[in-house]
Amino acid sequence: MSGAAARYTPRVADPPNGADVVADAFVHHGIERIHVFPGGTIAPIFEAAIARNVEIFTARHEQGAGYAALAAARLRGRPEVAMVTSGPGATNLVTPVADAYFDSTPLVAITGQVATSDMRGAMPIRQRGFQEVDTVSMMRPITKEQILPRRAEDVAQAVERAFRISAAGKPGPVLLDLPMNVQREVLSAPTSCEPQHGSAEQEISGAEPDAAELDAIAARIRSASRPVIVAGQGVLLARAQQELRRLAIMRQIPVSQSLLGLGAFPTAHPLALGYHGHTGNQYAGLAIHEADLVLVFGSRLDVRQTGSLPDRFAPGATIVRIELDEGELACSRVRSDLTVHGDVRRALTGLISRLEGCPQPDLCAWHTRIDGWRKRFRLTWDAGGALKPQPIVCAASRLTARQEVVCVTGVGSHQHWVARHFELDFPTRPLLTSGGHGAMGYDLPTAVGAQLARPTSTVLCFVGDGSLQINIQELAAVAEHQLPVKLVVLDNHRLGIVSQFQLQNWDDDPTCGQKWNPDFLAIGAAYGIPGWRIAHEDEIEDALAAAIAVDGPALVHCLIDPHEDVSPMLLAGQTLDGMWPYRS
Ligand SMILES: Cc1ncc(C[n+]2csc(CCOP(=O)(O)OP(=O)(O)O)c2C)c(N)n1
Ligand SMILES: [Mg+2]
Repeated sequence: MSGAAARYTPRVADPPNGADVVADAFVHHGIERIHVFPGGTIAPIFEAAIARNVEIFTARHEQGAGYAALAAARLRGRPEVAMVTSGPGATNLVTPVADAYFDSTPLVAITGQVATSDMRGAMPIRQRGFQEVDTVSMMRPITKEQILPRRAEDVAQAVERAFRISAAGKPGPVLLDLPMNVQREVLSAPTSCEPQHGSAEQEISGAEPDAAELDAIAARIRSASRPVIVAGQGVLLARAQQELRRLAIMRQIPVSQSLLGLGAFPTAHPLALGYHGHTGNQYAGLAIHEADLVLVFGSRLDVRQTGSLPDRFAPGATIVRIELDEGELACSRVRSDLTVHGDVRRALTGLISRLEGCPQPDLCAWHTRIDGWRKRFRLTWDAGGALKPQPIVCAASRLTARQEVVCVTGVGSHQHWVARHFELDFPTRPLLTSGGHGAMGYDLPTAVGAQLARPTSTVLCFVGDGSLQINIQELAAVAEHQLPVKLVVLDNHRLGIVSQFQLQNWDDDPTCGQKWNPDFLAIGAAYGIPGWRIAHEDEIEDALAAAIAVDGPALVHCLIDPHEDVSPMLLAGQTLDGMWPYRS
């Protein structure tokens, strides 16, 4: 993909240098493609990687490289590599690295660094080398570990550790900061960087759940008359979708999900409640509020899920937590009545074996109540008039119903319309969205990485007019590789969700309303990407179907109603049973 291999024969150093050791580790860890933006202090590794037939995907910005790597890592469930140069390259990589940290995405972030002799260290000066920045300190709060080998002979262990720590336990990014001289230094004796599978796999699968705690939870499930499951991303990270499905169906327990957990349980399943919280479904919120048992699997119950009054979350329920991260249990915002620290899949397997063969629960009354809420609080929109975003998302979901799809969003109102209306089911219809960091600009480069990682899937990228412009430069990567990404631009000429927040609080939306936008079709055309523009509901199907049918990238520019808000919404001071605007 670099094209470089055709122009020169890359050198395989003999004896090897530090860069060769890094490239060997790529091969050992099955890394077929690295996601990069180039620069001098990382150049030795390009050559070493090409020599080993590791493909190089070159983004147009370090955020592009970082997010493309994150997409591949989320889809494959294993660490991927983003690699950038020192100084500005490293500072530009901060956003996707933070995203990976907060959303538990395994990533090996490799940054070039100036030579050890040029590093500032403890000197009372701002900078010593050219493009020097203290990347280790900068990345410390947003990575699981930061590793800076100072000699070539330390590189093998360093890179091996980076892959291992990134995937172990609760996954996340690890920084590998590589000084230029260390990359070029020739090794006097060969060193080994064979993967140490045993220990890594042990850590990945997490702690063994406590049997007595599982007994207590199984007993509580047997006696529950109004149970609800809350499935978080921990279910996906533990690859426990099948166990979740089994338990929910066996006990007929309705399932709500967190935003990042969406797809852990098929959202079209009759037991699915979609998701709850800030922009979730009122009926999911009501089910949790009225439940007598809330089973939280792999979710940290952040403020967006519970609202600003955690004491009033699920007030009448026993709250059960199954959680790999001990810190989340120790520092929970919400009371937990029964907890299990351990791997979610193993815990669910333990619960299933304890409940199998037990008499079927009679939850008819509970299901009837929930069905009533479903009907009363079904998400609707005004038909006719200006084009609404919801029917666009529904149509895209319908048109791709029989395809493998990766659904990507930016951050804003459109993200929530997609989460509410697009049918999701991991791994055939996953959602890739920026949860904890909530970063605009996540969209296009993530779609690029998803399409590279899953060339046969339809990649639908729903993106707001604001979010698209944050990393719009990645259209060049789409065009260069003719990646068949389908961009659905939900253009309300508004930084919608912030504008809504401003209007609700201050009756005005300075800097967010009525934004001037470029002609997105013309932008697409400049990159050779065909496009359609729609402004009416009856144009939706044809435009989307045509874009999906195109053999290559396509863009659908949707001029949507600028006044459409995300509604209902859980606002500060509200509880899950009374989202705005239903309270009145
Ligand atoms: C990098 C970054 N900067 C600022 C924000 C704050 N923010 C959140 S959503 C949003 C508006 C998004 O606008 P758009 O992409 O058009 O989506 P819409 O809400 O209109 O659907 C802003 C400014 C953010 N989340 N990320
Ligand atoms: Mg917008």
